[in-house]
Amino acid sequence: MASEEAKAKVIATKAKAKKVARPEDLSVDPATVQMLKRARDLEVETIFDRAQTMKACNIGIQGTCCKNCSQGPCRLPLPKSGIEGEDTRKGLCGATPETIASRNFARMVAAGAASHSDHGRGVAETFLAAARKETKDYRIQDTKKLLEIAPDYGVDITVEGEDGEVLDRDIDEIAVEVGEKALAQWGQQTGEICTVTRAPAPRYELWKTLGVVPTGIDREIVEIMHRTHMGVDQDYENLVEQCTRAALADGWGGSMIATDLQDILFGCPYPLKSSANLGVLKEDHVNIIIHGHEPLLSEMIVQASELPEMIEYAKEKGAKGIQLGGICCTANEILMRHGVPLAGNYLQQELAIITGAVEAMVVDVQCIMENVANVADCFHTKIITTNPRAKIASGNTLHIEFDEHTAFEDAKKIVRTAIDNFTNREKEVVIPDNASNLIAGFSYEAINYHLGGTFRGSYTPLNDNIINGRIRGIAGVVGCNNARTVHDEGHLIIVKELLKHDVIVLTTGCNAITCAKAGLLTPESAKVFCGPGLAEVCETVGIPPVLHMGSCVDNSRILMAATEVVKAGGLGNDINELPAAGSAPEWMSEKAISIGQYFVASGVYTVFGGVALPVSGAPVFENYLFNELEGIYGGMWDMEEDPIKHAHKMIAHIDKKRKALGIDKARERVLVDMTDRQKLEAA
Ligand code: NFS
Ligand code: SF4
Repeated sequence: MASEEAKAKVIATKAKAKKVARPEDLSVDPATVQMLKRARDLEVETIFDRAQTMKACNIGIQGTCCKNCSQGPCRLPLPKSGIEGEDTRKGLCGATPETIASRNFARMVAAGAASHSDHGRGVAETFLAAARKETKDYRIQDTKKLLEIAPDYGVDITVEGEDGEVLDRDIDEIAVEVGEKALAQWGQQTGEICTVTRAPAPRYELWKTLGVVPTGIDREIVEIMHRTHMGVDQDYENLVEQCTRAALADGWGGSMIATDLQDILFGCPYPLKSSANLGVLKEDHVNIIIHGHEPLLSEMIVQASELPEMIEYAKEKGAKGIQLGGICCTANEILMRHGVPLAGNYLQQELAIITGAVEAMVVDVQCIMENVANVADCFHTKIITTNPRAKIASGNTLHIEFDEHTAFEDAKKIVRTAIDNFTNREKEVVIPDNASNLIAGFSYEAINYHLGGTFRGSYTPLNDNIINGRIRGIAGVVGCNNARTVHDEGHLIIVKELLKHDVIVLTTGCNAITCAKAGLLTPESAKVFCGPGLAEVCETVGIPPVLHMGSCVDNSRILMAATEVVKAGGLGNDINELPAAGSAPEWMSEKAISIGQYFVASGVYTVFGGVALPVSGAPVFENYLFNELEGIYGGMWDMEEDPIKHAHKMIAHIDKKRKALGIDKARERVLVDMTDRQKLEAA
């Protein structure tokens, strides 16, 4: 027994010795650093520790490990000396590095598109149930948006009266038909996904010419799985074409439909105030973290937690009230529509529990680390899974299934379970006092009204400021955290560098949460971080220089904003002509690859950062993604780990586009004017 104990001690000491990295070196976010220190004091292991002790596989990183049949895994790492002469590497079946890497890449697109789109399908089903009045918990709220989008789904909003006059059609009828049309996009076997035609006309025509307009959402994803089976598609260019179909079915299909229908069910976001970081939790409240992605669940939890009977129940248990906080994209969804504060981004999910203040972490799907269950076991926190697709076998998790027909009752049960747990707190509560103010809720409709005035929305003022050079260009900065990089560091360096060079930033996902925590989502941050041109525009219009547009499915809002900019005129006829670029500074999930592919296919130069794209082991395929795609789509992939260089690659692309549009000189004039004015002001 004694020797067992001694052995355990040695193992523990060894584990400790391995924890070389200081918390300060793992994140630039003070709340995260504080909680990491606490985790170490309490000997609670987190992803940050495992990222130190487990190295990534060198062949997988290169994208050249194939395990698509049991004759493998066939591993084709690049030789240390590089390739001299002909590349003779082959898998058992003869698959080249290009075939293997492109198949792996395609499967990431499939998984990413499937995740976004399965979320969208759930929304469409609930929407239809609401439209048919089969559920009392959800209803059609934003009828204005319903009428706006119905024609895109081929649904008439007027009918002809008996005397040939044009009459408004019954709104319930419209809703049912939109719901049916929307849901049909998943299983459609012929034709085109209807929302794809929202793209600028030349873009849509290009897709038609290339034969990449997606037919049905499920179909394109299934086809990737088929083509990447052993011995099917062995031509990387042909595979990338299918990646485009599936990715477009995501960005301009599943994700876009999700955003549309969520807005109609829960309200289209408009700017509102809130705050961000672990400091939003309250020691004397029942704290509930909502983590995951689908607003179907979180919307109900928000409503349930606001019920007087629930607040009363919390008080009976000795709490002052109920505090909700969001993590990952669920956080963005309920922030955008209700102002519920952001507790943190992806890499902070374990750390929220380590505050000791979380009664329940309610999760649905995607980006939920299995380890939250183990961390929760060291505290009183209950992990509550809610989706039949996503259960956790480890730890003491609770499953309370969430059904759209009994949604509100389910939500009440979840909130009550959290309240009941308030009196079970075991460890001292330590909540970091970091919470930054923010303004979020910039749907593309909101940007329209904000810029164009209340009476008539328009993107023209934005275009004017791009044309006259005050704004150099537009960047969409999105995506995850990655435990292999310093948490939040890449995000912030890149965004600040862009702002400094007068590039306005549209953000979603975990980047949006990072920016929020750093105070970049406030109008006041403009004069601190922006170049003179962008600062002036933000101050005049009263907007933050970084516009929070929502969750990752809401990247469809970025596509729509880009389309609106094209339509407003003066900046070319298609998205690839805009002075714009995309970035995912700390990408991690397969969803990011699907997003990257639909950005690229939409004409956007898209740079990934943090860890490499798994394509470097197949240089010919890599070159196809990074260079040749530009000749096809006008957009292409790139990879740059150094955040400053990363930002400057985007800026260089923006300048290239300004030059092509003939507006490069205007910017020089504005900047000369501004220096003169600043000199005058200083004098
Ligand atoms: Ni997007 Fe949202 Fe965050 Fe990455 Fe995960 S939360 S859908 S995948 S980690 S940004
Ligand atoms: Fe190896 Fe070909 Fe099988 Fe892949 S499909 S594991 S390369 S034999």
